[in-house]
Amino acid sequence: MATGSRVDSSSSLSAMSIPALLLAFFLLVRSPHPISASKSADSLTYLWPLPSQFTSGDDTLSVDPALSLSVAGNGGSSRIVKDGFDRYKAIIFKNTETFSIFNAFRKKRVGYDIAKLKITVHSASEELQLGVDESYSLAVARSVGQSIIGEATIEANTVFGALRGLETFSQLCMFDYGSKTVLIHKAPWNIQDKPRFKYRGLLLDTSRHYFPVDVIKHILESMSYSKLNVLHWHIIDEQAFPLEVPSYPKLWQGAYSKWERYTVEDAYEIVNFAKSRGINVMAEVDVPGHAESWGKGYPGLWPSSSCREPLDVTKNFTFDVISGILSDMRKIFPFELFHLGGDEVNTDCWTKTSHVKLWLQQHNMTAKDAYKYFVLKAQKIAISKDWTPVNWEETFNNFPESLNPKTVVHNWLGPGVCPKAVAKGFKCIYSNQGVWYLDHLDVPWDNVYTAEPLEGIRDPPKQELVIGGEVCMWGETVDTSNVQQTIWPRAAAAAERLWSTKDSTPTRNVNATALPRLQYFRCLLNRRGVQAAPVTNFYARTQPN
Ligand code: CP6
Repeated sequence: MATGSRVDSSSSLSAMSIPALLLAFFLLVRSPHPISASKSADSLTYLWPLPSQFTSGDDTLSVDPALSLSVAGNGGSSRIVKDGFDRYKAIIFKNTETFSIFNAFRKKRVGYDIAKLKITVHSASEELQLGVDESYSLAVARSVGQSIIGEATIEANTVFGALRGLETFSQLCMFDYGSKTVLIHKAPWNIQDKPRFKYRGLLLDTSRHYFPVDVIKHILESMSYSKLNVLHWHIIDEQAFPLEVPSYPKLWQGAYSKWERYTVEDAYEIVNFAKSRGINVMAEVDVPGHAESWGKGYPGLWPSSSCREPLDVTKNFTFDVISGILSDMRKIFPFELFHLGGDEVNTDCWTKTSHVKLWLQQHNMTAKDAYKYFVLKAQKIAISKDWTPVNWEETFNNFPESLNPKTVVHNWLGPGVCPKAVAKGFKCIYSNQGVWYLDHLDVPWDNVYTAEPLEGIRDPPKQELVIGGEVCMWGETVDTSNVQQTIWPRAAAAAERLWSTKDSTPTRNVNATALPRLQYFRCLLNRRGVQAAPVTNFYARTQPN
């Protein structure tokens, strides 16, 4: 389908008879769509990420700025659906002039093809967990011989599927600057969509730079535009401890300032905001190697004043504090995954600190044994609080046989670890730093796009263990002023890899199949107020083939 040609509306009027002119005029007034010059048939589909199955036609439909919502099904009356509809309605009709005389005149005189969006949600459950059903179907069609001319429907099992369908619907709606109306081209649409991977993450690091709550919300909002569904909140690291922990109230003395902190209320607000966009928040407490800031409030967590990292493995107090942090966080973060870090642990100063050295001797441990002891103890604490632990890949690389079998291994050092982790039965998240570390400004969009989370894994049951992937926006080089333009558009390239089927988004010839679509999506982000950078840039010049 999608190959039909339309009559060019600029065809010569002078050759027409008077009745024909009147007819043409009538048609123009009757419905706004003939006003838009039809473009030459474009075989690309400007939806991002590309739906897994769809058909389109060659009709153009207008959408009523007074678009109404009708809901059905057990979950149809959910606030998440209603609020989602209102948000997307504001986005879709952002440019329609509500007070234009021209519009008021035309609104009375003509109908719009689509005046109602019907959303059916089968389940009333608003439980958002890994693997929640995000599938939906979306149909937009002109129906013949009725006073309401056309119909748009979304059907989903969950409210979160309905949100994904609303996003796709909003992308079908294109503002036409000529007629000042919103049009849906290439109708009728029939879309059946679902994600390829259940975990589609973005890491945000609030330790190297602080991000105000509103900025985090804006990032969450923009994530929903490309159907990303996990915010990996790397809250704390060696530079700063910005989160309030009621059990250990001095911990956030490690924040940059009183003003650069998150209260428990702030964290709740972020989690709730994320949920209303179908996004889970996975918190991280990166121990023992990335935790120097903890000692600002509690110096006893440092082995010594000259050895502030890794945390003191010898003291019960260290694990009491971890347990306190996790208990407080458990009330805030309902997501089943919790990230315990465990990366880049340099144990040199443990062996140089006399009481730690003595403790190692008494326990007959090497420093590496103590690293393992620390990680496993932290895992036990997280598991006791009903969390599934996630750890950076060094933990797997160093002691794969000792990790809790439920551990999700988080790749970053290169492409190789997920094949090894799934071979041993672990779940895995793909974040190969060579392609999916957004702080690497020199990685061009197409390297992000062609990355493959299942690389090196042939066996389908093993492929199932790769729950998805994540792009990482480490905070050393970004703050409020440049974070959105560093995340976008490359995070969107990964988002399509994680959502769309491999067959429909091939990694060959991406300059023809993906580049124009990504450029379009990048402009869509700009129109929606997201400062996404140009797709190609001078650091990472892409040469068209
Ligand atoms: N912080 C933490 C970091 C990094 C990691 N963990 C990191 C390492 C290398 C690069 C980028 C980021 N800044 N806690 C590694 C997982 Cl290139």
